[in-house]
Amino acid sequence: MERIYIGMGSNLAAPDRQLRCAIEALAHLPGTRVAGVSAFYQSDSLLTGQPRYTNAVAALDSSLAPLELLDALQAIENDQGRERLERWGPRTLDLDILLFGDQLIDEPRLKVPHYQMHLRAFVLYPLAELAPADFLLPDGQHLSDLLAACPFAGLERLAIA
Ligand code: PH2
Ligand code: MG
Ligand code: MG
Repeated sequence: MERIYIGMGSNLAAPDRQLRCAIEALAHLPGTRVAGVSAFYQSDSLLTGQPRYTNAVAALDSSLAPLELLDALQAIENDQGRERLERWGPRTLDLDILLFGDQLIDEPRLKVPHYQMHLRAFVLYPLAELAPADFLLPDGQHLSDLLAACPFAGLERLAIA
């Protein structure tokens, strides 16, 4: 059983509803329990000209293996109408494995920790709602240091969904 953090994002087709639907689907994964979900946050897309995103982080306790979980997350994305047209294109649902216990994973299909989570306010602030105060990432970085280097500006924390 591992504690896993999933980054969730949507900027198409009623993003808040997409995230709520995804949380429901995560709760139904075999061998998996949703241990917590952060508030929802809105922010501009990192790419100009796209709709604003809603993002959140979910904490899972799961006995699935990393690639099993990746397959399951991609199936949920597909179920919710994800079209893979262009890298970083707008999407109905994006489910990223941010952290998988304290594992460092470097496989062609899966790199954990997620390669840009350290820089993204829409990942770090919701993660901080769920992780312990002195949380240490498996690559040795303290979440508190990453937060201090990453301005909250541009994020809008929504009332609990
Ligand atoms: N995901 C992207 C590109 N830009 N911007 C925000 N605000 N949130 C995202 O999840 C996001 C993005 C592609 O991974
Ligand atoms: Mg992503
Ligand atoms: Mg993704």
